[in-house]
Amino acid sequence: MSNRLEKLREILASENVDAVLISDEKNIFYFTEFFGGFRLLAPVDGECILFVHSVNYEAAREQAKNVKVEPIRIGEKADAKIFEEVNRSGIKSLGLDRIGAAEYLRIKEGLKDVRIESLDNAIWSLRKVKDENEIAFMRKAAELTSKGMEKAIEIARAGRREYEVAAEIEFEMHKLGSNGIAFDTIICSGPDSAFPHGGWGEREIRSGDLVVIDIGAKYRGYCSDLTRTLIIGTPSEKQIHIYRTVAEAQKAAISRMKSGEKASEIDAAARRHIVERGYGEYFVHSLGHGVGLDIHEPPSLGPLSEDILSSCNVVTVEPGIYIPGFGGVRVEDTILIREEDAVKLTDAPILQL
Ligand SMILES: [Mn+2]
Repeated sequence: MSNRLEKLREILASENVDAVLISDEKNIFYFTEFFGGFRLLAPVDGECILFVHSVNYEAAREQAKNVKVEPIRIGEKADAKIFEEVNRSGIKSLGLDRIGAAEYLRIKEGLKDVRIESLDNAIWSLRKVKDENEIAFMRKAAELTSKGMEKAIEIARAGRREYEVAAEIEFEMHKLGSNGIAFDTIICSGPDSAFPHGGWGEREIRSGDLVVIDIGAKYRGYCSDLTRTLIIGTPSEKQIHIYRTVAEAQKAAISRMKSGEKASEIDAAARRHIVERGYGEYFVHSLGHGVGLDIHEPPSLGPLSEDILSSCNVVTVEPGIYIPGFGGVRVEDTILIREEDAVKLTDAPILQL
C-alpha cells in the first residue's frame, strides 16, 4: 500500500505540485484501504492526512493505512478545516482528482493564493496498472461472477421472469462470498435484449428468445464483468449467424491483446469482423473498458481511445449486435493483459452453434 503513496509522491514531484487533495472515494480507498474517508491530503513530503466525518472516525482509526486520521466533528466546517491545513503547511500548488463544479469553485475561492491543477489522469495512470493484490482480488471477483453465470445458465428457462433470474444470480454470488454487485444486473430477454443497458423487468422468458445476461460480483471492493447470451429453445438461422459473429469478434480481439498494443486497434479488430458480416451499424458501443475499483475506468477500448494496453491492465472485451425489434447478442469477459498475451479471468461457456 505505501508503495502506492510513494508512486503518488513521485507524480507530485514530477508535476511540481506541493500536494494533492483527493476526493473520490475509490481513490481514497486505493491509497488508504479505507472506504468512508472524506478527503485525503497527500503532500509531496510529510504526513498524509485523512479527513473523516466523526461518524466514520473510529472505523478509520482502526482500518486506514499510512495516514494520520483527522476527524471533522459535528458542527465543524469541513472546507474551512482542510483549507486551514493547506495554508498551515505552506502548500502553494494543489492537485485535485474528480470533483463537482460547485466544490471546485469553493476550493478556488477558499484557496485564492494556491495554484490548482488536475491530477485525475495521473492517478488513473497508477490505478489502471493492477498490483499483485489487486489481481488476486479481481480473480476472486471473476470466479464468483463465473459461478453466478453457471447459476444463470441453469435457471434461465422459458416461464421464468427476468427479475427472478436476476435475484437468484445475485443471491448465489452473495452466498459464495461476493461483497456486493459491481453494477445493476442485466437480464434482458426477447426484443428487450436489443437494449444494451436494459436492466431487468417483469418479462417472462419464452421459447425463441435471446436472453442477454450481464453480471458482476465484487470482492474486496474490486469489480468483475461477464456477459453471456442464451438462446431459449431451437436457435434460428439469424440468431446463429449473429451469435457466431459476436463470438468470433471477441476471439479476434482477445487474440491480438498484449502489452504495447493500441486499444483502438483492438476495438477495430472486433469491429471489422462485425462490419464484414453486415452488422456494423448494430454494434453501438465501444469494445470494452477498464475494470477495477470502478466498473468503468481507464483504459478504454474504443475507436477514439488513445490508450496503449500495458501488462496488468484489466479490461473487458464485449462486442455486441443489437437489432431493434429482433433482439441482441453480447459476449463479454474480463481480461488480464500480460506481456505477451491476454487471459480471461471470467469463465463461462460460449455456445457452439
Ligand atoms: Mn462491461
